[in-house]
Amino acid sequence: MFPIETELAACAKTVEERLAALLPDADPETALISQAMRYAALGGGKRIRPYLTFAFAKVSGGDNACALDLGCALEMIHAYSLVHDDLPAMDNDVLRRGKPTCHVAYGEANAILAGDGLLTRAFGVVANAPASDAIRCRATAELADAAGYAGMVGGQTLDILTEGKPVAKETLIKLQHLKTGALIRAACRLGCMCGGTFDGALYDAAGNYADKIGLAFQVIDDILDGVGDPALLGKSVGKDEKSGKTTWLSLLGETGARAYAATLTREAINAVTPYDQDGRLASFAAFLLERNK
Ligand code: GRG
Repeated sequence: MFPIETELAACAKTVEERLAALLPDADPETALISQAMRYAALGGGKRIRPYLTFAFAKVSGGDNACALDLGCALEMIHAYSLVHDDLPAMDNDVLRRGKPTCHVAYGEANAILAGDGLLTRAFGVVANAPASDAIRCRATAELADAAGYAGMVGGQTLDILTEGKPVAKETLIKLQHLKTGALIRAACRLGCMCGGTFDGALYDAAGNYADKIGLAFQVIDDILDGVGDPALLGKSVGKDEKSGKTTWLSLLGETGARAYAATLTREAINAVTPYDQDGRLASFAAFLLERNK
């Protein structure tokens, strides 16, 4: 069996070290914001997005240093989205990754600025990544689309607009495809790009795999919010039910939702089988399906 947990842990350590180097303390007068950025981006998280970039860079014959910096840019955007999502104006959460959320620790205005700082720093990292101009340019466009109004921001908008209203299955798929899936798809595609793959069968298979694991990831996220252990998750649970949100748990029940996630995982694995010689991508998809945090 592929040692997915060992490799994921090694990747998380490398990402942590590189993120710390890419997010130095700045001018002492504004150090409060660089500290808030480091607080949000360092010291936690599964680092699944950089892992996907690393895994697809391997498949496409790409360079590890390129994958690492593009993966760190993804983590900065992910961290920004969590900081802003936790704000009182959005989800109003006080716990994230087992510690007080950024606005609780640093105040609301500083948390907004820290999120803004992480988002912009991510694009600076891509611009300076150890890669060709073509890779850096395509990666910038991919990240902008994935993070922006046609991706994550659009998904968050739909989430807010549908709050407290019944949501059809198709709308839920669209919402989650944008909110969570777009960044996961970018992670896989950026890995392909590291090896100079910008289109073709592998690129399409990566997108397909990403879409399936992205949705399965969200189905499991919904289940964990309903029946997960807050101590393991490092965040509060039960928010979806309390706010009357339509989720995979409310639509399908736990058994149905788990079966749906398992089907999506099988489809994801099938999409990349021709490229997954050592079973890394299959093991990762299975790991996401079985996760409890
Ligand atoms: C504020 C523009 C803006 C967007 C926010 C991604 C997002 C949109 C909000 C996050 C809220 C949330 C809990 C979404 C569910 C899926 C998700 C992104 C979970 C957290 O990702 P993990 O499990 O977290 O990869 P770690 O902590 O492991 O990095």
